[in-house]
Amino acid sequence: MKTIFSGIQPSGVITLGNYVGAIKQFIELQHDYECYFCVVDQHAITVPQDPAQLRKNIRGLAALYVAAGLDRQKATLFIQSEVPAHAQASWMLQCISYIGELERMTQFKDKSIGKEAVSAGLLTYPPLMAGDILLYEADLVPVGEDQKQHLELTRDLAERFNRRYKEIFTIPDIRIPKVGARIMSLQEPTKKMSKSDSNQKAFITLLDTPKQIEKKIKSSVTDSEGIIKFDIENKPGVSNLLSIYSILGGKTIEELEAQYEGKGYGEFKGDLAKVVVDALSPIQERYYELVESKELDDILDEGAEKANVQASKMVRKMENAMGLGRKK
Ligand code: ATP
Ligand code: LTN
Repeated sequence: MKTIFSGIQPSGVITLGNYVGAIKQFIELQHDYECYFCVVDQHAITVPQDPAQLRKNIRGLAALYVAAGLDRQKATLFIQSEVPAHAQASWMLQCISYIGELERMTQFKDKSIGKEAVSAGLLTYPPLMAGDILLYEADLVPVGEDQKQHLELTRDLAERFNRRYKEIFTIPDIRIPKVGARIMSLQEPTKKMSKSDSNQKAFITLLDTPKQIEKKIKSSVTDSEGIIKFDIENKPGVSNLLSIYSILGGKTIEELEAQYEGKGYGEFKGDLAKVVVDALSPIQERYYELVESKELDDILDEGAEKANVQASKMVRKMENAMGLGRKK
């Protein structure tokens, strides 16, 4: 069985973009692959976080994974900082990374631009991510489009390590969903929907109430043409809404275009709001049962234990290959 690894940052309540571009896919893959899903809290602290809020977000994200359908029998769910091998692997991989290649990462540029103080961690974020993936000998990494560059760097680092020291790493492939790889902001549909957007109306979170969801969809930015057609170039707003509708409503874009021919944006948005509410309400119900439960702690304890076995084995291999410490 092939192995999958993926991670999401606990940097806020996850958005519909994270759900569609990440979690929903993960859940579908757990039947066919050995899966590791990680709450990457060490990635989150590359930008300032409030400690109490971070703790809450970590638990909340883990609960959402399970509420969305993660099956503990099939997939391993764990918190990154509970597996020390990630930080250890990250250091070794940082030492084979070049500052130039890290500075070229668009996420680094986007997140550091105009900031007075940028942490070194923001720059060395990609080798930490590479460690996450390589420790589990992952064959496949399902992520949204925005992570493509980081995945390419992960492959480069793995190949570099294998060449320079010893062939120990599996070279992972990226898996980007065909539809929904990039759910856009509801307010600026040329920008990706992001949970750290300062405009609350730009994103729908998985825990928004039906009223909030309806309000955000109704006030989403479209255009003045009044035609429901998929055309990213000229109609980014409508196209984004069509993508969301298609994925959550289980209809193709063509079916939706036909269904809404001659109809207005008001009706389309009203129906879409219902589709989103229907998709999220069972997840929310389960989330509130889980978030403070012992069941969630059990899942995370079990996950950390399993992840630790695999990850520490790989760290040992890395140290042996690089000649660190005494031979183990
Ligand atoms: P932040 O806004 O805090 O930078 P984020 O919302 O971009 O974070 P991440 O935790 O970095 O989310 O990403 C988790 C996963 O969700 C990744 O696989 C990423 O590719 C995917 N993802 C994030 N935003 C979107 C989006 N708008 N559309 C589709 N997938 C997305
Ligand atoms: N960088 C990713 C989150 C992330 C990740 C990973 C994704 C950290 N480690 C390993 C896949 C595999 C992001 O910001 N979306």
